[in-house]
Amino acid sequence: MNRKPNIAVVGATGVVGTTFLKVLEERDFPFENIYLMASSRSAGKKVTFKGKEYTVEELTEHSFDKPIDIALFSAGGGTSAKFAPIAAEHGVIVVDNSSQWRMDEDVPLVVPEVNPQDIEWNHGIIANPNCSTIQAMVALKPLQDVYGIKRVVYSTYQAVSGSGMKGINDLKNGLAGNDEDLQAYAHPIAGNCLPHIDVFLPNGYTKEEMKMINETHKILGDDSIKVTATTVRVPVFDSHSESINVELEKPFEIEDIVELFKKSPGIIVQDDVENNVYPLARDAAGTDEVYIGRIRRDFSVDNGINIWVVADNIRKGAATNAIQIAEKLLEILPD
Ligand code: NAP
Ligand code: 3JN
Repeated sequence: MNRKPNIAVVGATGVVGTTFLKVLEERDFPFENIYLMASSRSAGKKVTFKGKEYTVEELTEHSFDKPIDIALFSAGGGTSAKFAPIAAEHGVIVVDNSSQWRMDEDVPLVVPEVNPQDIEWNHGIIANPNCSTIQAMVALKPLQDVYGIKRVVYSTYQAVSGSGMKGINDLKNGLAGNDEDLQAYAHPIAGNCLPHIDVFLPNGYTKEEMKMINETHKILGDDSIKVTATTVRVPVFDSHSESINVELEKPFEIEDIVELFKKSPGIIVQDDVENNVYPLARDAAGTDEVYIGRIRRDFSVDNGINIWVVADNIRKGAATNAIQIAEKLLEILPD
């Protein structure tokens, strides 16, 4: 696209929406007009973006009557279910952060470092994966390409910002000694690890765990990879950490895998245990890369490896990934 696009941010007042605006500004994303949309609760609110004041408008069936090229949605699954198809019918390309459309076979599910080619076959909606899946995909794709992947075991340590302001409030209140009036969790999060993210399903897994399993198959394009997951909320404000155990198809040397990660897009290797260097949530917060360390052989199986993977869940896990998709869209959209 040679002209500057008109863009909309739906859910502009939320934790992810606010980060959308920050990242759009940082990356100097080109636009002619930008429209900030939320529910009637925030309509009329003033938001400063790039030094200019904008008024938040209520999202309605008519919001996409005006010419908009790309809409970044982060207003929950129900809002995406209703409004993303309306936007798409008006010729808008929606990049959706909710789980609503991720497993729909007509909707590409994209991590730009992994499967950017899938952006091209969109039918008006492109889904952003779950935050825990995104950082895992950036790490697993190079391994899949070179060695093949047989089985993956995810164990996550997820920050409270993944639960929006309610999760952040539960941790802040808990650290201040108030474990009453919990807003996001079934138990106090301060001083605890909760093996419970999203709702429990009849198969005993949580929905977050099943999102990781199903999205891994779709993004890597291989349902034969065996995947299991345990997702855990921990008392950390920002950045998700993940222990990932992988059984590869082919034999490997650890040094080759370290070099492979070093040259792969979006990855920074932090692995110098003699000097206590490994990825940390606090260091990853506010950045857009995926950090990998503790790279070591799993001696209990043939061709097994363990890695520790950390990324900012609201940036690479949500806003930045969606904006990277939008940047790729600009390369292929006609004027
Ligand atoms: P949040 O802080 O609660 O913000 C929700 C946003 O959605 C607010 O701007 C809210 O507007 C807007 N909204 C709610 N209902 C709406 C409606 N009916 N019409 C228009 N706007 C509406 O939540 P968040 O943490 O930013 O997360 C938002 C969504 O992003 C989540 O529900 C999830 O689907 C997705 N998400 C994805 C990931 C990921 O893993 N990729 C991570 C976190 C979140 P008001 O100010 O008017 O209430
Ligand atoms: O809990 C986390 O760390 C990530 C949360 C993601 C999330 C939160 C509310 C609704 C999602 C998601 O992206 O999968 C959804 C959703 O289902 O849309």
